[in-house]
Amino acid sequence: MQMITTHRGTDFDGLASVIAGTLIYPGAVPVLPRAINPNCKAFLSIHKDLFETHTIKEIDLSRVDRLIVVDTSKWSRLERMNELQERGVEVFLWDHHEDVCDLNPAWKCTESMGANITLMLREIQKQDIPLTPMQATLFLIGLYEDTGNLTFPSATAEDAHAAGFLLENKANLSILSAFLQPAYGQKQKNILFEMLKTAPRMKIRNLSVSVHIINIDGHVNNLSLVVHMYREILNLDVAVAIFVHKEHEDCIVIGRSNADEINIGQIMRSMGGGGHPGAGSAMIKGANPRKLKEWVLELMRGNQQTSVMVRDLMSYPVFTVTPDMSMAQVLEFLEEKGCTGFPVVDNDRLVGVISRRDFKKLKKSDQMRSPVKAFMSTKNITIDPDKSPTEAARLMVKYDIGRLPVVKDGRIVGIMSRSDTMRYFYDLLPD
Ligand SMILES: [Mn+2]
Repeated sequence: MQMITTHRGTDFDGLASVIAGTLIYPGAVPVLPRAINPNCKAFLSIHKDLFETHTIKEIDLSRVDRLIVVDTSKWSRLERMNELQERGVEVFLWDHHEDVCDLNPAWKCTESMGANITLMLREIQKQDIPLTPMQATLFLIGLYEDTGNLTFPSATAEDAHAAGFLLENKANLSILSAFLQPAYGQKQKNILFEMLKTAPRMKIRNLSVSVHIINIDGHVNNLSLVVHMYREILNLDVAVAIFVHKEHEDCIVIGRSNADEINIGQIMRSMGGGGHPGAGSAMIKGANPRKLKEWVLELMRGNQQTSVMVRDLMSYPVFTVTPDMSMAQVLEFLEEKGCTGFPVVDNDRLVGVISRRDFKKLKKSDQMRSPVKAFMSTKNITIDPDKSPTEAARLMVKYDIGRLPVVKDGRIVGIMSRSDTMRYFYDLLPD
């Protein structure tokens, strides 16, 4: 006898995969753990006659000669399978997680994918197994739940194709939305309530900031929504939550910022994650949450992104040339300093800029003896050292120039090159 089962705390992807297993392995008995997610339970109680499932108690385990495991790769995630594990029963495995596998399967299909049902639908399509609209609906609920309606980064093109296939097979979207866990459900409510109860607040750089450490059980979708709501409710400038997943020994750090001074995306990139100035997250394995909190606070205290000025990025001292130097001398100087251009300065006053590009204007070789002032660009676009790097980039694009003399009180104090600007945009800030 073949038996199909999935992980405890069964979600729609697990349930869908078990039912898909009964199609791929005709005669195999579907067995669900007792711990099933509430929305799955609700779905099953309404569709009892359509989806026949069993509990482990109803099964004579001694008759099982093959165990088909779906949506997990670990014995510890299965319910009461010790007997089969000890007997070393033959295992077939379908899993989309990038987890360590301890099932030692005789056959497996493990591939990183948005939803496990997508892997099984590959086989269903290959064998041309017909689906009822109810099966297609259940499979699509599983697919949507595990991929966040195809919005999670883990979702693949194959997941999207599989969703299309299920819609062709008359998956019913109104039934789907009735059962699909709402983005802001009970789990999310509980976590938000927990955060609001403790609500640690502090001032960093005169901004109201909150950094939480929250323990969570199992997988919770949409934690970023919780952090977002938390920041809004308390009217904080910045909210960061470190969610600790005991089971997986990993932490998810999620931040939201409404303040220009604190760039969450940059903080998260420093922690190996990503995001944009207002929102970001990072996943860190095996870290001590207290240390992570210190790290986040440290980054917030030191993260001066929006107050990074041209003065912090510009190069100096500035090599300059005088208007009467010959082009030949300038070329030699360019080679010597490894520069692509120089400001041309007369009595401390900026009169132009000469760059390698200007040498293309030379038509005859004797022009190399001509003075710089004949070929220099006199647009004299400059920038103040207290301007932002964004302003520098804007000027470079607008005037199509690769360097901006940085001028304070009429004197050149530095030069801002295209690469200095790029350094800022790619977070390669000077120490
Ligand atoms: Mn899954």
